[in-house]
This record gives sequence, C-alpha cells and structure tokens, in this order.
Amino acid sequence: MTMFDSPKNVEQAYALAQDRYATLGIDTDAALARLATIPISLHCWQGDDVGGFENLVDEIGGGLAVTGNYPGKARTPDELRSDFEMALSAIPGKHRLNLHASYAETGAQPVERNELEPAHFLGWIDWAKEKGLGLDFNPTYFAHEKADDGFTLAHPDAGIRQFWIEHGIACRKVGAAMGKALGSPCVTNVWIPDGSKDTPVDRRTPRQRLADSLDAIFAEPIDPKLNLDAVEAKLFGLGSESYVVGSHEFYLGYAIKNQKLLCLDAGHFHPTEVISDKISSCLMWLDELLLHVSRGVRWDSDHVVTLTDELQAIGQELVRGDYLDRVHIGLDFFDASINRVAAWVIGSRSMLKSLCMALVEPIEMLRKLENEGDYTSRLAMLEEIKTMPAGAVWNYYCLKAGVPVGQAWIEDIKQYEADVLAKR
Ligand code: RNT
Ligand code: ZN
Repeated sequence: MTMFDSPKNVEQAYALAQDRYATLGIDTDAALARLATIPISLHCWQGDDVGGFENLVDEIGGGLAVTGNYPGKARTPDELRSDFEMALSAIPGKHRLNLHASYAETGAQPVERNELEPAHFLGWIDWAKEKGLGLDFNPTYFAHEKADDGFTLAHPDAGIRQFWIEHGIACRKVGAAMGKALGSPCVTNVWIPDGSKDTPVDRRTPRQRLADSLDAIFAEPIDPKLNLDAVEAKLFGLGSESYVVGSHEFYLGYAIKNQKLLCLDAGHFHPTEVISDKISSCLMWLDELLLHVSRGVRWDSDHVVTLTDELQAIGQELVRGDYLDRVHIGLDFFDASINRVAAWVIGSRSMLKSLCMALVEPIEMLRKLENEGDYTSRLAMLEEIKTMPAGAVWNYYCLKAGVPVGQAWIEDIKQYEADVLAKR
C-alpha cells in the first residue's frame, strides 16, 4: 500500500466523478477551466508573523497579535520569497502576493514611510515578474512610533495625520508601479488601527478627520488599470474595543460615495455575522470588493483558513452570484504556532477547494427548485450535494496543475523545514 494515490487512480476517480456530475448537468472540465482563472492574493505577512523588515519597534502594535514561536520564520526578503515559492509549489493555479509597506527593501539606509518609493520594492517587483505573479499592496499604519497612541489618519495632531496621509499617497504610487510593471492592477488596501479602548465622548470628530485624510490620499486620480484603492473596516480590535473610527458603516458609505473598493475581512464583524451574506448587498452599490478571507475563533483571531461552512458559503456566493470578476480574493491570517509555509498552503488550498466545490454545484437546478417554492427538494439536494465526489475533482485539478495531490504536499514541506527552516 502506498501513502498516495497514483495518477491513474486520480484520473479514474475523476472519470467517475465526471459522470456523476454530468447526471446533474455539470461539466466538471469547464468548472476546472474556470477555477484555473481565479487568482488568490496570498498575504506576505503569514511568512514572518507580520514582522516586516524595518526593525523600527519590537511590537507590531495596532492591536494585531500573533501567537506562537514555531522555529524558522523568514528574517529577510530573500528568505520570505524562498518560503513563498515553496508554498506556491503546493498550490494549483496562478496567484498573487499581497505585500505590506513594511516589507520595503531600502538597503542599509532606513527610509521613512512617507518617503517610500517604487524603487524600494524593485526586489519584489522583479521577482514577481520572473515568477508570473501579480502583486497587491498595503500601507502600513502600525509598528511605528507615530502610531503608538492608537491613532494615525484620524489623529488629533495635524502633523501626525499629515505624515500618514503622505504614507498613503506614497503607497498608491508604489501600487501603481507594481500594476504597471506586472500588467495587472494592484489592489492597495487601507486599514488603520484608529480607535479607543474605552468609551469615547466624541465619535464624530475622528470620523470627520478620517474622511478628510482619505480624501487627501485619494485626491490624485490613478488609472484603475494600474491601481485600485480599497478600504477595510473593522468592528473592534485589541485596544480599540469601545470604538473603531473606520467602522463598517463608515467605510461602506465612503466606498459607495467615492467608488472605492470595500474590503470585507471575515474576522471583522460580530461573531454571528458572516461576510458571505454581505457580498451581494455590497455589490448592489459597489463595482468591486476585496475580501480578506480569515477565520476568527471567538474573536478576530486570524486563524488559518479551513474549509468551514462559512468558507464554503463565501465560495458559493461568489459563484452563484456571478461575482468572480468583481471580487478580489485575498487571505488574511497569521499563525506562528505551526509551520508558516504550511499555513499558507492550508489556507490557500482551502479557499480553492471552496471555489472548486461551488463551481460544480448544480446551481441552475437549485435555483429552479427555489423559484418553484419546492424548499423540500432544495434542502434535500443541498444535503445530497455535500457527499458528491468534489474531492475527486479537486485531486484531478491538482494533478493536472502539477502540484501534489492530497496529503502528498505535507512531506515536501517537512523536507523543506528540515533542509531550510530548521537551519535559520
Ligand atoms: C487588521 C486587518 C488588516 C491586517 C493586515 C496585516 O485587523 O485585518 O488587514 O491584518 O493589514
Ligand atoms: Zn484584514
């Protein structure tokens, strides 16, 4: 007995699955062809616990917490790129890397955040070009002394606000340079930690300041073929339990008014709220969305994404609503208690599995049942679909994409851990 399926077994299982799906009118080859066109934007920060390469402060701040001390985290851009390539070798399809400004390569000379330029990201851009990857970007409004008191773009001090506005402007230019160099628009996403631990008496003024700061950052139009602006809301954070300036209502309104992308992070709402139900509402009024697919366990804990009901619901919404061309799928989690390269692989493969399952769903049939009011059959079908052989379709997809099938990738990552990570 071997540990892994032979290619022949994978193909035979696929042929059977194909027949089974055909009885429901589903063309699995077409589904996989579609799946191959969906990029996932993998976040660089899973690779080094949101550390970045500036070494300005010891703590990340901004209420971001990474737990665990698994050995072997990337300490340099080259190590991070090498780890990322290792992760990609186990992820089928063509994907993107989502960078934070704190991952700039400025050489021996530190460069202030408001003075960052595309030149400081050339290492990333050249590498992305060589690997055929798209890049996305984020200004970094934490891990900095000017963010220490919990306010950045909404700071009461005009000088500090101006510094962070300049950072935002600089980052849009970096994003546009990335988009231009790689021939694919860069999504530059603004998330700020601003808020307060205890009850504020003035909820209004900081929000007015934030709106003004954002207006200043976005004042210069940039070709959407190069850069797309996104804004990310949050309900609460560590240290901003009582008030977050950039709340959901704030940014939904701002994004609609200014035709920006809204970023929905799966961990940024009340635990009983789900972003899968927000996609169709937001896309009534917005052209495009950015998702930060994450997994909150009891709070915005940023656990590695797994194939939960909610992850499946997100995939279903994107496919059922025909939103795949209007939604940029990004991941956002950081776990330092397990192999960080494996974390990327697990989260990305889970996201892709959810899309794969959604793409082989007999949605026309389900919709018809719903329209006819036959909720009995709808529920029965939804339950039957759960045990359809989507796994065989996914395995075949991995085989054809030239990446390990099933658990085979775990061994490769363990080898990389022994050969590379353990020696750091
Ligand atoms: C924080 C936001 C934000 C960050 C990254 C590092 O709650 O989710 O997206 O996770 O920018
Ligand atoms: Zn996020």
